[in-house]
Amino acid sequence: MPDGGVTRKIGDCTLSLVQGDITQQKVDAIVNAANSRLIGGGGVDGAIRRAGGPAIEEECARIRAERGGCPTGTAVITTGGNLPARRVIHAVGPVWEGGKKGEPDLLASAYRASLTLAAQHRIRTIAFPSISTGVYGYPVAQAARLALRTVVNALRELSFDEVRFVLFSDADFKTYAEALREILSEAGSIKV
Ligand code: AR6
Repeated sequence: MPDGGVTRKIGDCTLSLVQGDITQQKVDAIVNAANSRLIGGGGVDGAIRRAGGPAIEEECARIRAERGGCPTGTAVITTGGNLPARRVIHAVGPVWEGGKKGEPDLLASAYRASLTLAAQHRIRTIAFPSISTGVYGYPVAQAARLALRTVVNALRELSFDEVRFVLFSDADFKTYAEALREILSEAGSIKV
C-alpha cells in the first residue's frame, strides 16, 4: 500500500484507505465509477479512460453491442489497457435523488457486484474510488459508511489480499477514515 494511508486487517484481507489517483494504483484491478451506457464521462471515468487508452473503450463498445450496457447496481470487466492494473471493473452506482429511491441498495449492489466479479476473475488486490459521490451527488459520509460496511460484509464470503479505497480529496479520505473507525468499533457488538 502507498504511504500515508490507513490499514486494517479484516480476516486475512488488508482493507486500506489512501488519498490519491486510482489510475496510478498497482493492483490487479481498479474499479471505475461508470454510467449504465458505458459511455466515457468525466471524473474518475474520464481519468481511467485517458490513462488506460483505447483498449478500454473497445471492450466497452463490445459489451454495449452485446448487452446494451450495465444496469445501475451491476458491474462489468474489461482490460486495464495501459494502466498498471491489469483489469478495470466498471461499476454503476445510483444518481442521488434524495435517498428514498433505492439509492443505498443500488450503491451496495454496485460494490458487491464488483467484488463478486473480481473474485470470479481471480483478482487478489482491488482498488475502489468513492462510487456515486461525484457527479452523481451521493452524500459522501453516507456513501462511505455503506461502501465500507458492504466490503466488510462481503469479505466473510470472498477472499482478497487487499481491498483499497482511493479517495481523491483529503476531505473524502478523512470522511472514509472516520467511517471505518465507526464501523469497526461497532463490529464487535452489532452486525456490520
Ligand atoms: N482517482 C480517484 N478518485 C477520483 C479520480 C481519480 N483519478 N477522479 C475523480 N475521482 P465521479 P460518480 C473521485 O463523478 O459520482 C462519470 O462521468 C471524485 O472526486 O467520477 O459515480 C461517469 O461516466 C469522486 O469522489 O463518479 C458517470 O456518468 C469520485 O471519484 C458519472 O460520472 C466519484 O466521482 C458517475 O458519477
